[in-house]
Amino acid sequence: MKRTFLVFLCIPLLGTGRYLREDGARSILYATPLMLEAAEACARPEQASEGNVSNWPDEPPIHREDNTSTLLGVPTPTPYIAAYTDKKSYLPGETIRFHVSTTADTYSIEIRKEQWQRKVVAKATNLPGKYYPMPPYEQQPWATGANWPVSYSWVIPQEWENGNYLALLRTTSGEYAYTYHPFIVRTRVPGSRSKIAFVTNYNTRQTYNRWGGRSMYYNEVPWDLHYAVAVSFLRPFAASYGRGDAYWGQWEVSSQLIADGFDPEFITEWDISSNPAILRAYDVLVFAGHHEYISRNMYDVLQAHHYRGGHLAFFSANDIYWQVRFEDGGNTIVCYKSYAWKEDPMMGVDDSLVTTRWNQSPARPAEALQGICYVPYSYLFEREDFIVQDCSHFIFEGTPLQNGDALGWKMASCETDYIGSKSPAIMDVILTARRERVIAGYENRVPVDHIDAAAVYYQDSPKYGFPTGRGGQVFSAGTNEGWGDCLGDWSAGYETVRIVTGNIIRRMVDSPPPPVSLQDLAVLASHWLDKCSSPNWCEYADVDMNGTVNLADFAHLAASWHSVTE
Ligand SMILES: [Ca+2]
Repeated sequence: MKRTFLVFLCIPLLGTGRYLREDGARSILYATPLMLEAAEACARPEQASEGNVSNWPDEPPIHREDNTSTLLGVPTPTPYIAAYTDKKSYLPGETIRFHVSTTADTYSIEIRKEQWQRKVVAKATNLPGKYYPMPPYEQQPWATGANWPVSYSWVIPQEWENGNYLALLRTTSGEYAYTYHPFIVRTRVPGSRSKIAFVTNYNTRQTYNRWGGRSMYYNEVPWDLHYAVAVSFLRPFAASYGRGDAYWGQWEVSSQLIADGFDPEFITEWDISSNPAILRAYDVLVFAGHHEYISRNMYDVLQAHHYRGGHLAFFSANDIYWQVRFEDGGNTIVCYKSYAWKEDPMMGVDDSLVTTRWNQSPARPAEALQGICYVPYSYLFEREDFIVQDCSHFIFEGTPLQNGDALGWKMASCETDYIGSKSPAIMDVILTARRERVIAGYENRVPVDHIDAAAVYYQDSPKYGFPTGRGGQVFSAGTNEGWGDCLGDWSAGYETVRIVTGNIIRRMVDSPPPPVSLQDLAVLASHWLDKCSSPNWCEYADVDMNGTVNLADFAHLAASWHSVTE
């Protein structure tokens, strides 16, 4: 089987000297041999897969490398260009604002729609450049943002509805430099194009982002070892030429869904957290890559979606690991992580909002929803094959795969998940991997001799041990970007990954949640004007999760009623 990314090491970027990783810092803070946390990042393949055609002629090699200055006190490299936008997602007709700093006199912006056949859809040239410095350390730029003025803005065309976009900014005078910045455009009426929402991951990307001198894993301030406990979305992404970590593994999945004709609508974690009722518009939620940072109300919303018979497809791993809070209208993520018990102001105020690990929350362990959960140290093991356990399962329909075959090649990558203590008792274990080879040089950091990984499927139904379930399906791949890597590999043998992906989503699309019934209306009436809270939100009668069952919830229910009867 031909490989296009043979060199794919899953090596976290371990810092030396003053570049400390969190596990290092914690061992300093607590002097206890706590388990290693999830990896900050995994290396990328040296070159793109053959089928990933781009009509950007100077597509750079794909690898994770900070191209944007993040170092405090170090002169800005010349040439320099960095950028961010004012929001993560937009509606058609909204204005997008680019904040750009460059040492060049002029620069250009091109916008590409991200799918297998990438296409440039807009271009602005001869824009006047101006250099703005990174704010000084005292202003905490990692948490307060770059605070650069708007350099360029325009109204997003109406026909751009529903897309995953990437901006390329290039200097057009002096020495050549470039950077990217991602954004999405939502559908004006949620659910009107598709019942599938692709939940684009910005949270993990931003918590990894070192721009400004700190991230939630990284610190460049030698006299203060503290990691960031708040990070701003209003700053450039330092990694992967402005695309940010955790970009990979996502675009392959969304591209394949588009190629299969599913036309997924794109939303972000903030779109869900800020408007939980948006999920009434969708039957299937798709996650890919690495959704490590989740707000409490997002967990609640996912649970509510699952409860009403909606489906969840995680082509990802180490999801739902840290709890976060959004602040500043969604422009800031707060997560105290290891510092939470000492520093999080929600301690003793509302412990359910303390920003620590989800697996410390009795109400919301990841595996209770996903079926599996992160396995510590997994990112220090070499990639391994994901082996088929039940070839008669519907997800393998249309493939020649037999039990014992590998799906793709070395699909179990970097961080991987396995069945946990709170997992549903009955699940289909579809794929498993046994990872025994520690990445060279890390043997002394790994106290276990192997890691088990699994991909699972279950339904919220009697067959799977939930007598009153409404059929909500869950697929969890349990591998970081490995699923996307294989999905986007056009070598012989990899078509099975695309078939399996399509089978999973098609089964979910073909099984819409049960229609709104008189029973739902009776539950709504029984909780009328009640004060509700998580986890059950008045038996999910509080549809918009604002704490009260009232006319707004009735309106959502009535709209669902209308949509199933029209
Ligand atoms: Ca309500």
